[in-house]
Amino acid sequence: MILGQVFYSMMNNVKIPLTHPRSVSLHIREKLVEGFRIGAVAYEGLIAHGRGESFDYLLGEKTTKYALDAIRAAACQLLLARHPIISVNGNVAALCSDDLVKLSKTFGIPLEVNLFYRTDKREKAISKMLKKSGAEKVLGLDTKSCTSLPELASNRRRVDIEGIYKADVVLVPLEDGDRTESLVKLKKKVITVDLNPLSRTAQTSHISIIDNIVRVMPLLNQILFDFQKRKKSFLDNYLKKFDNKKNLDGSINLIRGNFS
Ligand code: PTJ
Repeated sequence: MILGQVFYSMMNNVKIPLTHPRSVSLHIREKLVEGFRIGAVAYEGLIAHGRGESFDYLLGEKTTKYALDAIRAAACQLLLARHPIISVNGNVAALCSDDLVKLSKTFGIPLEVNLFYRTDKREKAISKMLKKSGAEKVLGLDTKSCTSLPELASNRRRVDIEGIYKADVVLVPLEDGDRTESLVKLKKKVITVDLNPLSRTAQTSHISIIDNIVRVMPLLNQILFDFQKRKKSFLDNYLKKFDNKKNLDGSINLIRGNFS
């Protein structure tokens, strides 16, 4: 919680000044901890965040030109989709539920809770967060409208018939590789956000945005807004020119360069 020139680490009851050199990173961390405290984030989500932080550090903690190109491609893909969907996990909800709901409502893209470490309690906590941010409908909680994705052993196989199951384009931020592979096999276009360009998810998706989800969501909202006025031919051409493999190599080389 930000109050004046400080924010609070709620679990520790410690004040952190906004002037701290790592203030932004510490504040993002605090959002995760708060998400954990209210039952939305899994224990493992805190570990996953640490992994992300280390890649973010190596990327320079900013949106690179490669990430921007991938965000633009993602906007084109979402605007061309017939049934787009956004898959929401605990980390994503804790970090950017307001931006997710804004995107969902502005561009008519439904939100579906889909968890790796699935429990009813966590699903409800995440849905509550999204609703607090203004979401009217959240898919993935009603067992009657759920089915299973074939060839997937993890809890993520449970999907909503009206959501991920029928979607042609799926935005799956902070994902594990198994489901990405399964979604690709099902001929869905997969867009991911992952700070690790070497992850199986990043390497398997059609569009991999190598950036922090907290920077991606506001930019994606903005670019979707700008691109929705463009002709279909512009969106098609952008996607045709986008090369995910080359884009990933760009991010990997950038990290390599940052070591020297
Ligand atoms: O809420 P659940 O139960 O669905 O679980 C969510 C996590 C994230 C715990 C689960 O999907 C998981 O274990 O994911 P992985 O396999 O650890 O992968 C998460 C990926 O997200 C890693 O490659 C991280 O580098 C990356 N990552 C972490 N934080 C961020 C991130 N990418 C973008 N922005 C971040 N803030």
